[in-house]
Amino acid sequence: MRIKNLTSITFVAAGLLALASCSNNNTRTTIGDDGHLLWFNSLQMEAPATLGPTTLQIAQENIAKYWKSDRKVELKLNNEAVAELGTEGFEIDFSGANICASANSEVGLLYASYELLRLQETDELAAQNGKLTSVPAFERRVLNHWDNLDGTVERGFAGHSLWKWDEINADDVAANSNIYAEYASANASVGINGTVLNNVNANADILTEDYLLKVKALAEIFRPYGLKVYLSLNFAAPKHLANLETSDPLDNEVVAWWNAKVAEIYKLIPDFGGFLVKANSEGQSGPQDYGRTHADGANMIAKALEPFGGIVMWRAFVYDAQSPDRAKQAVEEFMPLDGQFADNVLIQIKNGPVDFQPREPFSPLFGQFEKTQAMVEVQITQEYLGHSNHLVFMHPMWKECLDSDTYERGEGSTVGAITEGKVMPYKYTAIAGVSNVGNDRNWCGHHFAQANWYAYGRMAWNPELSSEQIANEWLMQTFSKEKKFVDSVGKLMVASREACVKYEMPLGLHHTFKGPDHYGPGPWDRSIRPDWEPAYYHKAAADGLGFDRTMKGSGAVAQYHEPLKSLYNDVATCPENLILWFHHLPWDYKMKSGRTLWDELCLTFQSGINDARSFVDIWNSVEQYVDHQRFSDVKVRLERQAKDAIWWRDATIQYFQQFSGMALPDGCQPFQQKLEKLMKYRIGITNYENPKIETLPEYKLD
Ligand code: GCV
Repeated sequence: MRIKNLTSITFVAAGLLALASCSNNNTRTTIGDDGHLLWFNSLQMEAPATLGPTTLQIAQENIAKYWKSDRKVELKLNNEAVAELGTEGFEIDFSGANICASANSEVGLLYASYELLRLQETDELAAQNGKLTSVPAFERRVLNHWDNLDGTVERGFAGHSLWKWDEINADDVAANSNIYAEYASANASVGINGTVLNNVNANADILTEDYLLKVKALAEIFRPYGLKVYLSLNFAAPKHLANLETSDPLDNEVVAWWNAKVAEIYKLIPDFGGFLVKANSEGQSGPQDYGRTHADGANMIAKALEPFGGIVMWRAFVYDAQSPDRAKQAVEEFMPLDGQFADNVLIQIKNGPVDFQPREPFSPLFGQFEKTQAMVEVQITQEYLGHSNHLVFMHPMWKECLDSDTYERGEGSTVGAITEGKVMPYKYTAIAGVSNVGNDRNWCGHHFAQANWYAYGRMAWNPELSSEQIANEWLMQTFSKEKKFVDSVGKLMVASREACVKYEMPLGLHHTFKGPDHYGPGPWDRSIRPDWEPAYYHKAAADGLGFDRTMKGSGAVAQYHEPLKSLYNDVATCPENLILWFHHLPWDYKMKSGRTLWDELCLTFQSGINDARSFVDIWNSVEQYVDHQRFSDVKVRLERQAKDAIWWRDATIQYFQQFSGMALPDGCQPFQQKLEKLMKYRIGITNYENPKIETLPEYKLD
């Protein structure tokens, strides 16, 4: 509801601290601290009702209930739109006696209310004096759920799907669980404004009337929080759902079917965001099944959505088993189509050219498109970074991608600038993050995995924020404001991604995991496809290690603009943290440190082990600042992480040792387990269910 003629609504700070009890429907927490309160912990914020308050009322309530300062807060809808604030931005004026937050829309005021509470809870209020203006960098800040209709979550490590399709009451929306409103408020508090409810490996049934009515119910619960619903579609839906003979995007009946389906959706959900599409990738159907192009397919859907303002997020994650270098395929397949996509299509590109590895260079496709809108897809769920067992704060990895300079239009054409529409004008800008949320009580499996959900939202709103800032503000709201706690655990978080790279696959190594779970080392692993086998990527042999993507190898370096092409091509200038991504090097290659590649590799793994081990000590040193339940949950996982780090090293280095024939250098701990045993060991997560803590080959921490 939009309140017309509303100029100023004033609230006296209530200073209420709403303590949660455990039986009430509007309660977020249970006895002990189970982590359900997320970053609303310091506020002990009550869970919202499923349905009821308008956007403006939610903003008002945020202030009325949780604002603790004596200064009054005014929430003011601008009478006349202030152009630079757009539809979602806000301004907060701290210069007067009262604090005045203004915006062009109710959702802008909602975001302002969360900003005020964040400033309050992170002790930043006193530092504010002038005007704070905040406008999101990306227009569509979207979560991608890989949730299946049967309740499982692909690459989900926090239980089952939040969406209980069997239980969602489409007739009486208010009767639904208020977990959906909790989810929406958490997203709104960090600025996320869109959610794709179902897996990109899409079941066509999501587009049947029964499901759409339930999607409508969720959309109604989410709407007051500014959260729009999107769906992943199955390109073969016309065949599956309407028994058409084809799903050819140029077939008239198919076009008519999609037009009618889109109109049906908008009748139910007038603010439906649009579709996410995985086509002709990993067995999914797509326009190429009918001899058509990605552009033919995307544009057909886009045309149906266009009258309603919907968009298509068409994924560039394509590769086929025969390619000698999978990293090159997105550019090869999509560049010939540059300029052919409708202007409500965005090509959704994973941060790196392969698949969410702990470290990849940025995908060169970002720097190649001249006439096509691109958006970044990052993975919040830790498919390749220790699932929900490892504490890995992912923000440094995503920021590394956004800050990467593509040099497309000279210096400064970063991935961030391009996708924000600052390099070439974009009609739409967007960013996507693959969700790590499930129905675990603490939402994300690992308490610290919540920080990745939080960080994704904060980054999508403001990519300039540093990892330190996001980690520290999350810690203060979620755990404790004690300086010693925030300083030491904040540093741990910021270091954790690099630690993971070091103990899993340093120096540009990639995809040395055991499949299909992508958890644990398996450089020897075999599969039904060569490009799903680690050897395809590491190419360990007597002559050395690494994938030659130079001009003498696969030539992938040529997909980067100068100076990157030459920089990556020349082993002397290639950054060493990517050296085995771009080069195949002899085991005794001299690294910048003067050590051989072999010694450097072993010592880098060891350094990752040491980091992971130190995380346990850091956590133990802050025990007094953390409630017992979360302290022990995290401690158990940190110990597991440190043992996993040794497991990774033992397995990977002993496997490579068969080719290098070289000994562990000084400074490396001896192996704890023999390769033969590790090669037989399987963790056995086959259906992406929460792996939680499982037994490993016995590892000891010193
Ligand atoms: C949703 C990787 C993952 C798959 C995922 C795919 C994708 O291959 O392992 O689980 O499928 O990426 O992003 O489409």
